[in-house]
Amino acid sequence: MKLFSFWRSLATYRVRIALNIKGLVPEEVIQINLMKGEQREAAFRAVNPMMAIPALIDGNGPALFESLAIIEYLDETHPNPPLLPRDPPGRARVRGLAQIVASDSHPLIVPRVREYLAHEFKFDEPSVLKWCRHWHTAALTALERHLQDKSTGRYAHGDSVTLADICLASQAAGAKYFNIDLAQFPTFRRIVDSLATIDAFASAHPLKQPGAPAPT
Ligand SMILES: N[C@@H](CCC(=O)N[C@@H](CS)C(=O)NCC(=O)O)C(=O)O
Repeated sequence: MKLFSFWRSLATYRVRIALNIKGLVPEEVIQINLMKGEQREAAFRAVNPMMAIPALIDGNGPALFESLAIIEYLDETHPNPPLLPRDPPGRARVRGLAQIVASDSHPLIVPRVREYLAHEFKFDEPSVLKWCRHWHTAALTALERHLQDKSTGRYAHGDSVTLADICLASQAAGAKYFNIDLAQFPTFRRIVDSLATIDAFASAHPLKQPGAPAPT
């Protein structure tokens, strides 16, 4: 397997966690430096025309793209331990929680959106940060509400780690990037604190990847 990755990428963090949970180690990790705009270079555009990471090539390909699709592919090809519950309502809830993160919140704060706000609409840095904090907090608020449901257990859905937890962990890392205090989201915080103690999550964390800044 070949993983296209960058330390800071929250979507790639999600895939790294899934790979770890499944006990899979890519033979090659190709760094796409988002801060240098390498995602827009022709070589990577040929891998993912959306110019975004992660992408994963398993064997002879094709290149897989979109973190949730990649994680479901890994879950289908390596079913144990499962990342989705067996019952359809449970599966829908887990996918819904995951999509709040990966489809409703994260796309609003990615580099291409931040750069467009800055270059096209002349947002200054504090305004871009305000934008990111707003959308990130909106998702945290919705997640906290959902997580107060009785289907929540030790983790987001029951007592086993699911796709929803993988997405919660990436939302928590994003909250750190934007200095959002998780005290307002106690259930979310309880779960992500617990996930952080699991090696598959801890070792996939952005700050543990090559190229990440040293802890201060
Ligand atoms: N919905 C996609 C998001 C992919 C995405 O936007 N990745 C970011 C890094 S987390 C990226 O590569 N951004 C490049 C850019 O915005 O220019 C997924 O979940 O895989």
